[in-house]
Amino acid sequence: MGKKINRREFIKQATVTGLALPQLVSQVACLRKFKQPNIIFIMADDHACRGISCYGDRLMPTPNIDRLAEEGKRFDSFFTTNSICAPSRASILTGQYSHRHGVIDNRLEFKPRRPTLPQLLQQAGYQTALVGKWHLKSSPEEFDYHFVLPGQGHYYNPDFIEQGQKIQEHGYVTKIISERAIAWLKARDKQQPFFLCVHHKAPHRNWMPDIEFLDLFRDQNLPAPKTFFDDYQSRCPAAKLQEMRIADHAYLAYDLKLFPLEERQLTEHEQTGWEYWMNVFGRLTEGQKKAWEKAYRDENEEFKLKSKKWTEEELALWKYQRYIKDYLRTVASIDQSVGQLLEFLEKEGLAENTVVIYTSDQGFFLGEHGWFDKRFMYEPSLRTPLIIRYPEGLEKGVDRENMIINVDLAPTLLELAGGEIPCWMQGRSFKKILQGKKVSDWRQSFYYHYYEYPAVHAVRRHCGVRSKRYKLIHYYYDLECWELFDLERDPDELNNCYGDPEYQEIKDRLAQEILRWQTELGVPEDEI
Ligand SMILES: [Ca+2]
Repeated sequence: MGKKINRREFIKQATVTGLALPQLVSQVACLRKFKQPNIIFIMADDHACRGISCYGDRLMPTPNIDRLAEEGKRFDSFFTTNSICAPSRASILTGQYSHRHGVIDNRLEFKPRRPTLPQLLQQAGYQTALVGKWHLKSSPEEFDYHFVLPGQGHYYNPDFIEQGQKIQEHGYVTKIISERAIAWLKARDKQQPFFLCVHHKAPHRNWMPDIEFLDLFRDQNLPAPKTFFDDYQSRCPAAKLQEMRIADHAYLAYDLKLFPLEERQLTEHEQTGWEYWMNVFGRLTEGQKKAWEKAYRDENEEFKLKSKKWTEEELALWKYQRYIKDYLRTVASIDQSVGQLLEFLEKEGLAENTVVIYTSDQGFFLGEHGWFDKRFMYEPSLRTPLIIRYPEGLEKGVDRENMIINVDLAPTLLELAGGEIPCWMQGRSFKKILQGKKVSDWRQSFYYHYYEYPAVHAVRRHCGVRSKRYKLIHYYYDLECWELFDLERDPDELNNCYGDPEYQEIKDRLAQEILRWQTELGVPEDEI
């Protein structure tokens, strides 16, 4: 960037030039004169847009999620503000950025100082429930009812905590979550509107499919992204220094279901993965284990016979196939679950007055740049699915233009519910956008900040700003490096044009934009 100014100077300049900082949302909703809608908030964990067919990639069909999009609105420019589980979940509950709600990474406990979304909806007259993944370490007491997985939870025969009591269920996690969500709906107080969160564990690592989908994609070859063999040229060192390459960092047994392992494969890295694997596979019943052994046996035998002769590229592509297929197999269960919920709403006559939302806590790399996991501000991890169906008064279709971020969800749901949006929320309600109205002062850029380093996957700390066309990323802490991408010319983010004189003006403008957002959002200077 040209002349670098600090925050204090920036505020001074902004004041002198009369550059008004846009006001944070503070609206008082009108008195409730309408029938408050019910809200079902379905959130998957790590579900990338490319893993949903209506988002265009068609890696696999997701007919039920697609149906929701056809009957509602799909947002193509929905983003997370910190691409990692707990911080994003806390942002959704509070309408605040990570530094404000305090959960800047997955290691911290969520200790809200102010009422969160379910409590605010309770004040607006709602009964609230959370079924599925919580992942915020604390107990979700803010919901009237909770039935949650402890920590990350397990795919098979998982433990749950129901109203503070630990119980073990038999079966597959996505099915159990769906059944419990429907059971709560059946038993609810029918005089009150409801807010039900259905938070799936899938498709989170280690991607263990349900038995009925183990043979999906068998004998098929799924296409690898064209950036799969990225050499990270022109990018900051962070891209090379990460530890989330499918070829190098996915565990053979735990992630790639290559079991049993041979002695030669038990390196120190694989020993750790083997212990993880024994822990999750050990939960299966004998019958479930048999089904798994049958499903993977032939491919694993073939790997044992042939892989010693494979090139590095061939080996990496084998791993990619195993990874992407298991990931999508777990998505198949989620799609099935969405179908069951939609069917239940129709059967009960609830479809007409229930807002149904489908989203994820962030995006995910499905082999782009050779990676799994998320964290980076690159598009596959930053961009997140968001589909909203609200039969009454909502414009249907696709919104490609308006940049919506995860902190916008809480204020939007509150406004839809006729509640009051508190001034501490940093997001903004997009109800008008949902209704198809043009909002002329909607944001033209948004701020992103990732903190979890040093940590698993070794993704360096960074913050940045994305506009409709450009993205500027600043790596800091143990690196000092910038990346600028022109998303129109380079949608795959392979060409860092930070040093290109042609982009000098854009670079300076975006660097100012980072400062403006940091000031407006109150990002502490010692966190940058
Ligand atoms: Ca996640």
